[in-house]
Amino acid sequence: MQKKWWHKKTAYQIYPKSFCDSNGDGIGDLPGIISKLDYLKDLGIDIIWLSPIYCSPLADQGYDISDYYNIDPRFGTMDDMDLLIAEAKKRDMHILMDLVVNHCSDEHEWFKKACEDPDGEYGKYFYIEDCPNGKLPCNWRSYFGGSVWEPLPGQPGKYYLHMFHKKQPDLNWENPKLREEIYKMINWWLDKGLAGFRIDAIINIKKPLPWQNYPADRKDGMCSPDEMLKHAVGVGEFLGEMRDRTFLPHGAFTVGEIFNEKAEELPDFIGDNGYFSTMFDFNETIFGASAKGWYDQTVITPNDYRSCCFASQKKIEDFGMLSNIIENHDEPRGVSRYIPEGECTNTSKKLLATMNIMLRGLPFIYQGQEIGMENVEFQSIDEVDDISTLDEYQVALNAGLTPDSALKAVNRISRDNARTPYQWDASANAGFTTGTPWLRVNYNYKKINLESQKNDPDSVYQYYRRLLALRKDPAYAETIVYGDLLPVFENQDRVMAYYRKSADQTLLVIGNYKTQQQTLTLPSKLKHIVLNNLPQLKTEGNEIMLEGYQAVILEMLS
Ligand code: TEU
Ligand code: CA
Repeated sequence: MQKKWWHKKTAYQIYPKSFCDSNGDGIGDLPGIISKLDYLKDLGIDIIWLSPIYCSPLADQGYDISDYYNIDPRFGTMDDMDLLIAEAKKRDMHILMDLVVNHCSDEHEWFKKACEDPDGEYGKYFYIEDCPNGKLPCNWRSYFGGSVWEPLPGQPGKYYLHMFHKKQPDLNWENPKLREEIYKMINWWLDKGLAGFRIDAIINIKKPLPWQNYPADRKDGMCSPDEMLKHAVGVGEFLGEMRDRTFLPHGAFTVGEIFNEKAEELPDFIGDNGYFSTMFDFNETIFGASAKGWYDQTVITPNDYRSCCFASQKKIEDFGMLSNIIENHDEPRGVSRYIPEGECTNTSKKLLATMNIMLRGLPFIYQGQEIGMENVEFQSIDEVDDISTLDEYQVALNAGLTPDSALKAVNRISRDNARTPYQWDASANAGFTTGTPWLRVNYNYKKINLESQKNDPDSVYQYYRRLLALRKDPAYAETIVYGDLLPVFENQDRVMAYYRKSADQTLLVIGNYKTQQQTLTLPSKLKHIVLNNLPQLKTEGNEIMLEGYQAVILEMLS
């Protein structure tokens, strides 16, 4: 594996709408982000990914772009964006934007023109089909529910395809003209000084053509998007072309949002000269997903979590590096998902942080993760904004759940868990805005906020700082970044442990996912304790006695 500049870095995802509001309109914005750059630098962050801030009707919170070349006025101006890039550079930080090119907004010029003249130039930017007597070309279900086919406005008998919401028409990547438009836009942004992109839903750009039905997995007679993807062959041709025409000449860093890739294709995706620099590890996040819907998901246990992490590492160890996450804007909060119910404390949050950040790969911290933000207990479906949650709520009701249990079930997975405003302090609206926030603040903000943790050496926040500092500490960096990962104690229930080994150093990372003490016999001699989420570690000869949810990083005599 070739060494790359980003290997030693730490990344952070900002969800701009919910990060920091500078002008009191209840919506986070670019000046707000700029005002927090020093905070992020001090936390140990080098790379910042911004979820979309382009012009958008915000039907899917910016993942529906109506103008790729402008900033949505609610987020700021192009001057703000240029300033952000410049201010980041001053601090030796790098900005990534979100590249959403599987689809655009139905309010994009291209789509408006396609509606006016479906057989003209812009009609070919989309998938538009004649459907005599309303017979749809295929039985695919969209990610957000219902058919992928929607009547084309103003054109009776014609339908267009959308893998996500109907306000997100899919772009037709089979059309070379469309691809040229996309490459031009990517290069325009890279020329501005962006470091690169997080690339949205990119696996979906290849459709299996001609349209055909696949086996239905629900009573609605439709097949899932996952099923459709199984039949799509040849996405690599588009991805390789995009890389060669845009990322490669700019030396851009890219992280792909990739689900459902075919295992044998992984080296093409993130090996040396892959389509992308790296991709997210979603092995844990998709654990327990059910074809029936969110309400039917299996809860992930510590043992499941451990095997998911190790399996992902195994798959890529020979050729690449994954980007490791415990959460993002599409997922519930990691601490609420991966720590068993009733056991979420500062200690267990630090354990989860240790287990995740010490994996081999690039850590992506999601805003608020560093202060241990938790899921929200939405009291009513009216408090929820996310289209996907609203759809899944309906799916749960249709399956016969009562409104109360549907809300509970859906709350566990809701994307809005991660989208509530950042909890800066204990003042009104958690210091996020002086106005009314677009989405309610988590009920727990007086208890969990940055201000109360900043000067507390025992806080989750200060622990994250110490943990992230290790990646840059010359005494450990080489091992943490490049060392092999080898699982240990895999037969122990609720213990997650692994070596990180380089030629001249052995680190042992151990977490006790139990509320009770756990004694373990160390495989070799302890040199010293690098990090500990509790004040002490009990040892006796070769044995260590870990307290409930204790996590330690040990340097061993190798
Ligand atoms: O997500 C793509 C995606 O496939 C999953 O996130 C998932 O299907 C969805 O979250 C289920 O609720 C990306 C973005 O991260 C997401 O926010 C957008 O909604 C989506 O693409 C469409 O652009
Ligand atoms: Ca604002």
